[in-house]
Amino acid sequence: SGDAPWWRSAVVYQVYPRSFADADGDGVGDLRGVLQRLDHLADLGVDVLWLSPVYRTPQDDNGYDISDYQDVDPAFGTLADLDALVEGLHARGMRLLMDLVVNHTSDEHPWFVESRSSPVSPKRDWYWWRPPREGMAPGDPGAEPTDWRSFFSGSAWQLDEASGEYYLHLFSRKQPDLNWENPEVRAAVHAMMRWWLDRGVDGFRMDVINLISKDPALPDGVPDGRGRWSDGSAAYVCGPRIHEFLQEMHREVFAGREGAFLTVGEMPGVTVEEARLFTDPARREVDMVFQFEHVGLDQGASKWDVRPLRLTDLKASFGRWQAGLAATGWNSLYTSNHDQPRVVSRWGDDGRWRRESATAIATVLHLHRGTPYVYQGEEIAMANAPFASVDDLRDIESLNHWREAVEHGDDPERVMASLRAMGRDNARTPMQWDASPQAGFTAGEPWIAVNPDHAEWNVAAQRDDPHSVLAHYRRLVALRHEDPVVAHGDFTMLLPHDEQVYAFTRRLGDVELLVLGNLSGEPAVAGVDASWAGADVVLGNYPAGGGQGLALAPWEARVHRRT
Ligand code: TEU
Repeated sequence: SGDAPWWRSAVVYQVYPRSFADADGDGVGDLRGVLQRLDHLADLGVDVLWLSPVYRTPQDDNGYDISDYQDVDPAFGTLADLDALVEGLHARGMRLLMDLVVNHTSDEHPWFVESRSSPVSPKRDWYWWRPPREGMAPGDPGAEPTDWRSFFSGSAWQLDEASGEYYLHLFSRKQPDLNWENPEVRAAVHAMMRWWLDRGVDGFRMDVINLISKDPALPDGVPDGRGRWSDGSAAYVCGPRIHEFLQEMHREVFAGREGAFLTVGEMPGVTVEEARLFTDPARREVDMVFQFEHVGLDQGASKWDVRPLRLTDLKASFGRWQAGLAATGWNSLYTSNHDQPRVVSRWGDDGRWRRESATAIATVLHLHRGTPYVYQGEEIAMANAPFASVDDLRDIESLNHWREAVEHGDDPERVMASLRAMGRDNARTPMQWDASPQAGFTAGEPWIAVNPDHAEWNVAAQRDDPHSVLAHYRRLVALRHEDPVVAHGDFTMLLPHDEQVYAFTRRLGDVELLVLGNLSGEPAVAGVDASWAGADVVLGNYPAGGGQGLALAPWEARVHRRT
């Protein structure tokens, strides 16, 4: 483990700045708010801060629609504030990952404004422009160049009246896709990335980076029974030139900076086989990826078709990814981020067993082989919010879905139920710092309501409680830093068919860990080798000790260690 890259034993903390801490009282989180809370991250012991976008933006998708990559949006602060954050993190021995959103820009980015200005603009080919389908007129039903659905409902093409041509937007119509076939686009992105690295940032989380290469033939998608639009993903998920583009980016941006940076590619739809190629160090593409297999296990035809999670499915999925990247490549480990509902509500029990289930899920995740990511609020078991109606929602993905589904005649209450379960706003209610009226997030009116349960579930109430969720996360981070087997040990899944108990071993040299998690509200017995009974417990989530031997109390997690 001596020559292993530093990020194999690191823990990353994600801040969604809009909802983390608001220093200037306008109800929207900002960089000075993050600066004021750095001691919380240092207390937790995390190594890296991944900062969701703070660049200049019209806020159509809360900053994932960028109109100037090299400036900070006034809502979040200034470039000087960002420099201060880099300095504050480095002073604490921590690093900063910026969020790189280059599959698309905002439609208000000067590049797109120029591209849209005329069919013969020098930047026309910086985006995907196409005439109406053969023999059809602009605006005719079905005239869109392909029948693809946008991730945010409706067609993935928007008609530009002035030119009578359509532009591609896999996400919102204010997020036009850049044309990565164009070397000028790639060079401009590389230059911007170098500019940030020269400014002292330590790497990037790369937003939907596996969507940047499209099949230039732009073929129609696959009808998926969800209405007028089709699934076009075969033409743009891990497209024909994706590895070429990432290897070129590595050469143009990171060469000469070996060992000093971290890259994680967010890759919806990526398979284990592809991830092995993306994360093989010899290929110099990315260090790790965010894959989406596990966060799709409780979803049917779409994320709004909510199903219960089966533990055996989760074990099969994580087991496949552990085995697939064991010899070559590296896993990221996450359950939570700004796009996913709160895991204690989704896969745990945010009622009677809220503390136990949050800490059990965290223990199982963090003891896997890979780099763990903690999303703001996950460390205090923040839960989904009790959204009364669509009026409480803010997320463009949810608002577009509501409109499309209700117009399609779906029962509004059923639509609201799936939004409450899977909507991204669940992860975007303000960080709960204390029990004060706005949870210590803002002195003003928050842009989205604070969860009423902040009175009980907040950082202040947990900081000095050795049995709190926060204290447990502190111990998980410390264990990864102190015991090499956690970061570098191999992984063996156990009990693949057990629907209650998650169990696996980790081994490095003569040190072996057994990780047990009873991910149910009933007592359980771990059907593992009896020789483990009585082995040292190095971490548990029942302060007074839970089950004896190999018995486990409801939502009990334990880490046993022997040599
Ligand atoms: O997310 C990409 C993505 O795949 C998500 O939109 C996901 O499919 C969906 O939210 C799951 O419900 C990235 C960012 O993380 C997200 O916040 C942005 O909205 C999106 O890209 C566009 O930039």
